[in-house]
Amino acid sequence: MTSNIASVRAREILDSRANPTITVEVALESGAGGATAVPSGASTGALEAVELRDGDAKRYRGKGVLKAIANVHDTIAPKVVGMPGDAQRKVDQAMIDLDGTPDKGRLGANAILGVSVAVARAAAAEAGKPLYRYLADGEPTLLPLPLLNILNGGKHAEGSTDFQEFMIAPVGAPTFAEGLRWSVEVYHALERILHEGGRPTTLGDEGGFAPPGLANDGAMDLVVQAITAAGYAPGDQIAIALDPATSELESNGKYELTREGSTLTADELVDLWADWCRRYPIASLEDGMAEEDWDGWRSLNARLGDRMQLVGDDIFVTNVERIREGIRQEAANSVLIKLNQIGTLTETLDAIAEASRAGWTSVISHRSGETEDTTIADLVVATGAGLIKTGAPARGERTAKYNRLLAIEAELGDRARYAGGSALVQSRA
Ligand code: 2PG
Ligand code: MG
Repeated sequence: MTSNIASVRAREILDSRANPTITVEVALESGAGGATAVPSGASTGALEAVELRDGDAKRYRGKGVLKAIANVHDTIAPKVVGMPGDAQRKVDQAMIDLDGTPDKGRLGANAILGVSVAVARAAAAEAGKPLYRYLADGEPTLLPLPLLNILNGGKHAEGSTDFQEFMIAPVGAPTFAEGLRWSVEVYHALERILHEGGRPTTLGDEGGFAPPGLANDGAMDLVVQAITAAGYAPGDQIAIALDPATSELESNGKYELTREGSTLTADELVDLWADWCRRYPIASLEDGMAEEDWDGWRSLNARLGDRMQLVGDDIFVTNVERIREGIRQEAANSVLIKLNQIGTLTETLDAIAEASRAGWTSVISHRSGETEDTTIADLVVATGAGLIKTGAPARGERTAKYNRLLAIEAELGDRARYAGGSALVQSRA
């Protein structure tokens, strides 16, 4: 029997973009406790659960989270204190009911998620288990294929590429630790190539390089060059994964590529992906089409879905209903999973389960605004999802997740298995 929740406390802390966010600490009657911190996106989907901000221009440019904190103390705590610490689904449902809106707009998904994860952490602590083991059904042993964002553009690096994320995936590595080492070597190779080419090596929000004035395919060429320069085979050893975040480029059904000075129809964008798929070793494409372009998604999936992983982020927003619709319409074959897009741990686990029942993969993801919190590292191992994206192997809020995965791999010892390329959709064909 897990003891009951004794107290819930929230505070304002900072995220990696110098914005405030919420941290929540939960204590159980046994004295066991758990804490978490909530991340924040920049290229947020229109249908994401609401991140409650104060809107008081005199504090943190309106971005304070004191209202969300007050909601934790005044509304959520009185309800959940006294509930069993391991009653995760009940605790989450109680918060959903208290909020009463479809998008968690009253209490704030940031307030609700903070409590949800802190409760799980406290219960794991009382059970004497690491979070990845507490959240798992059986004995979790699978370390994920990491998708590392080494070149940042879009909303994460103004002035860089139109497309948001150019990632590498060490598909051919024997272990997670080796895959991470390979990727770090590519990261440094890219740094050297940029430096030698007279380009600045400034970093974007997710720790990848953000060279100004690059064309999108110029960025792809640099990434391939870096993989080769580090001594790895593009495709077989290290593949490329993309998140162009096209919802940010779309207006009135057209896609605007400012760097290229071109405007594409949905069909032309699908052509571009098909062309890139021939020219480059791309294993995974996230948000290749915009969040409400269902026609575009269907034609992209019909064209490339048998060859590559097509991940929906803004279109599905970790929402079971939206994922179900995507499965029905055959709009994609994979879903991006972000805890704060939906706002509770239970609904996040349900989203992963829904995807997996349809044979889809789930990519567990960070946000561009992050903290040192490592919940997603434990979550990807607990669920056996086999895929994580958590930025470049640089900057503390990104390396915290990779370092946590290294620790889990070491703890599992001989039992640890590395997903590598087998986690990707096309390897299932
Ligand atoms: C994305 C994410 C994370 P943001 O689009 O997938 O990389 O960015 O957190 O800004 O939405
Ligand atoms: Mg995305």
